[in-house]
Amino acid sequence: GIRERTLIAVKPDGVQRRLVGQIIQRFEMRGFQLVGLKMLQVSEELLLQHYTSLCKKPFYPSLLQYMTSGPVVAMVWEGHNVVRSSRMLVGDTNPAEAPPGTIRGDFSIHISRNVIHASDSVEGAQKEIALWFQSSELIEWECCDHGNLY
Ligand code: YYY
Ligand code: MG
Repeated sequence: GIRERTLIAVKPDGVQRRLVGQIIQRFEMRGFQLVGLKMLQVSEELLLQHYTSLCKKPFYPSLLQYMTSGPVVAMVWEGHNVVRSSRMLVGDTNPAEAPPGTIRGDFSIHISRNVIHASDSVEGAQKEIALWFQSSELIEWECCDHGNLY
């Protein structure tokens, strides 16, 4: 439906490199609707819940260090097929596999500094949004040019 939502987070390297504006612009350009936005310092506990499936991986300690090294900008975007389309906008996990034109393909080189997070499934997105945002932080609103997109 057009109310599908996904969690997008500009990781600490993206914030440090002043990429927040350009990243937001790409989602706006596509027509997706912003329904939540905040800057936060990610805690070890949040990261563990967010990346539960990765906690036994050899790279987890360095992922933890990186993700807690500075502020993150977390967003919730809404729209038809937003989860799948966001993964396309973001590009492959490994920037070497991410085509030019994607966020990772344009702004990153190494998997350990890939600038942005995007949920990878609708169910995953629902869990991540509930983990990162209070429901009071998400705004339901009608965009006045809806009829041009749907
Ligand atoms: O969803 P996505 O971010 O594209 O990749 P995941 O497989 O969920 O891994 C999460 C995160 O972990 C990835 O963005 C970078 C980091 N990572 C890593 O540093 N080294 C790996 N070999 C795999 C993942
Ligand atoms: Mg993932």
